Amino acid sequence: MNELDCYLDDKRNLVNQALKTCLPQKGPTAVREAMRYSLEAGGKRLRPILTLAVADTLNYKDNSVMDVACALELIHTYSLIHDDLPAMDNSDLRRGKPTCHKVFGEANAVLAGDALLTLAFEVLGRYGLNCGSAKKAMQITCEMAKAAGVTGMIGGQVLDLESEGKNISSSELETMSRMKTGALLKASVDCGAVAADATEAQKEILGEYAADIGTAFQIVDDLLDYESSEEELGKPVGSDRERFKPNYPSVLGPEKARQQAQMLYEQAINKVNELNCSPGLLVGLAEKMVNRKK
Ligand code: GRG
Repeated sequence: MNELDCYLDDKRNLVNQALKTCLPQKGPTAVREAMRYSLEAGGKRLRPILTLAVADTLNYKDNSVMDVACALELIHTYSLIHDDLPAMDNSDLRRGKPTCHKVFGEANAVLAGDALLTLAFEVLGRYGLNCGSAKKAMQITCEMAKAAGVTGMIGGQVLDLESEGKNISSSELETMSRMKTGALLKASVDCGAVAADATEAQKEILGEYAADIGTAFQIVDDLLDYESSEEELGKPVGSDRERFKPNYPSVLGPEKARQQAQMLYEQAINKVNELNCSPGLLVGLAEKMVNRKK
């Protein structure tokens, strides 16, 4: 295993341990089981790892940043549970397992999603009590709420649902992707930067890096939906085509979509090379994100 893969494994294990401690010990079993089921279904933990990698890049050592990282994964998992519901993408498989509503029923899946979202903000409250800077914690809380909300992920999901059966332009597609997927990925980097006391110049560079890798990540996601297999991805493929949903390969063509992801990746690593600290980790993560197979 190379150095980056060891780093990713190590951080994934630490995030998994920390997430276990976030789960509530009290409350009705059905919803707690549904929360645990989805949270422990084997996600890549990309968003928390981005946060931790930014802190490591900036040489920030305080462990409290793990709470920020966990809050992002809690929000991400909630969004996947709700995205899979019959009222949205109506998907039976996620992370190689039956979706939350298939196992626990729709009502428990809705509530488990709501509970994970609420828990994220409880965890951020705890971060505020422990990190020693109420201002920093409030900044992170606002940033994350905005990324998950109507001008971010939820708004993007609305655009996504509305786009079904329509022809949309590449700029409309870019807006949708930036909101639906990019906003939370960018928040993972931006919140890591705030938590790690980045300078304004560092925040600017990291923000541009994050915007580019966020879009590249979505393009690759669309390409995988277009050309990969259910076995490899652990979720149904070709779902966009089946539902007449526009995506990068359908709007730009697969070849141009691939080139755009590559161009954004190169732009992101050029940007992060301007940081006044070693950017190897963030370069490696960007590379993993564009070359991923699931
Ligand atoms: C329901 C409010 C609400 C939002 C849903 C996240 C989302 C918005 C929809 C998911 C649809 C989708 C497949 C989007 C593409 C990008 C994406 C979020 C992929 C899944 O993220 P990964 O690959 O998943 O990081 P894992 O399972 O590894 O955590």
